[in-house]
Amino acid sequence: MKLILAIVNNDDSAIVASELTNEGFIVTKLSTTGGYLMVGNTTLLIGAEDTDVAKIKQIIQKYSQTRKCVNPTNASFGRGLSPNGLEHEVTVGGATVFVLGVDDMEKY
Ligand code: 2BA
Repeated sequence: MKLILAIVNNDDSAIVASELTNEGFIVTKLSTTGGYLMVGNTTLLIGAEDTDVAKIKQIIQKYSQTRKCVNPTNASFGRGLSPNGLEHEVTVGGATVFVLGVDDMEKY
């Protein structure tokens, strides 16, 4: 069994989660924040059989868009600011996906 952690844009999270759910997968949505841009994103937790991992990754990839974001100039935000405070653009996503091995899963 695997645990898939997928970090997706907030704007894509509803469609990604509902497409996964429609395919019969069980999804938990966490509200998270990226450490660089310091803006909200969504982390999806999906416990799945090894044989389903490829299909899940395909669905996440299909519904996660790549976006350009401007890093804010406010010097109080995070540690990713350029030293001279100039704005710069970063490409975010579509999705960042980790696949972890699971030793055991039980429901009580
Ligand atoms: P953030 O940390 O807010 O990062 C947003 C985007 O800023 C990243 O997009 C990347 O293009 C850029 N970026 C991040 N850290 C950077 C750095 N130290 N120097 C220069 N540019 C940097 P993505 O790579 O698509 O990541 C989107 C979000 O996914 C991240 O939000 C973070 O929440 C998560 N993430 C991505 N890779 C991760 C990793 N290896 N471990 C944990 N979380 C990760």
